[in-house]
Amino acid sequence: MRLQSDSAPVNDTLLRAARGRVVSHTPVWMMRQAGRYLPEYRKLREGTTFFETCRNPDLVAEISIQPLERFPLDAVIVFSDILVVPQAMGMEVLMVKGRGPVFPDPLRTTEDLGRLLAPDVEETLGYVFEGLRRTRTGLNGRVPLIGFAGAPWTLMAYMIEGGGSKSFDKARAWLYAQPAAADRLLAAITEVLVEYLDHQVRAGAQFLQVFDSWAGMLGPRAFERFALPHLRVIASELGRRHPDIPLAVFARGAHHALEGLSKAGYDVISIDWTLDPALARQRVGPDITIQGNLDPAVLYGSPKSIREAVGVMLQGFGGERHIANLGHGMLPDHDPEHAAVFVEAVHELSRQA
Ligand code: 1CP
Repeated sequence: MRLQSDSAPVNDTLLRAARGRVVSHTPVWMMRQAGRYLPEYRKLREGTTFFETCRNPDLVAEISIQPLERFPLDAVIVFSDILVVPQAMGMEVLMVKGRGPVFPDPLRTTEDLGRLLAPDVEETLGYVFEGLRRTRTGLNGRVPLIGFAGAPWTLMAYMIEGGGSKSFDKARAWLYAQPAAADRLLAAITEVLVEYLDHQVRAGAQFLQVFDSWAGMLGPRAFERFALPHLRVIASELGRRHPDIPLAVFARGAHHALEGLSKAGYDVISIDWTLDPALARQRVGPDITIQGNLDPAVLYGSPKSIREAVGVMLQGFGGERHIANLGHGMLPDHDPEHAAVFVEAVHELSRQA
């Protein structure tokens, strides 16, 4: 059943920019815009664990919409986490305060692949879809709703490493010590992701982003061999099933991947702040929308310096096929007032240009 996805949102600037259509201003949203820097988020989270919150569709809708109540954003991203997919595949994941995600029993040997389930996505992740439906209803067409998932390599990295890491040595070791097992694991994750993203669209997501947050841990050859083929499968499957839904990919830190990604079937490539916008444009060509890429640390500066940095960023992108965002997520000690300055500066300065 298709829910609401036929009715165009009132503000479709994000979707238009993703498709390279003319827009009145540069659309803007922020990675991790729903989260700990907002006091109203912290208040709502009181007394519940992180994953309990993810499993409560009413809380999901409320948290997802919170940033829109404060800022004139051009999109809302559903509140969830990339690690709900390893959970659905049978792995335990805890969110530990001050430490981030922890897998008490990560994948250690190739035999551990036998522990993984091929989940019924509707049954195991139905709570995400219900959260999307309620968020879409709560939005009532104000702005488009973004669904997301972690990329196969990034999820594999957590499943083997057991949590965050500076270099993901154990996960990278698999790529060379047991490449066939790595291929099997990546293919199994990809299969789940295709169904998961497909169901997100059917539940109301109007734009999808794949987060390859640890792409930068891989060298160019390893990225091409282990990450890119699966990203291609995701884009081609979703593109075939939902040709009207723009697809974005964020391969953080993977400078070498830009050309490959620009031919992988995505409409939008999200870049971090270490890439120069004009050079990124040259490398991906004219037919891709680029998303990014203000250094989140800029938001610690004064309102005046934020506006200046936004001006430089907009100029670098040249006003064409650009979705403004940060180069990575909001941080827990960011001042919400400074996020407001960022969003308003993007709108104001791009309207003037
Ligand atoms: O208790 C809390 O509030 C924990 C903080 C938190 C939040 C708010 C985590 C733990 N996840 C989230 C929500 C979340 N995660 C969203 C939805 C909200 C939004 O964007 O507005 C999204 C899109 C994610 C995606 C996510 N989770 C990524 C990809 C994006 C990125 O930041 O690179 C990754 C890598 C994760 C894993 C994760 N979840 C949480 C943390 C602290 C981490 C990173 C840990 C690490 O560095 O390894």
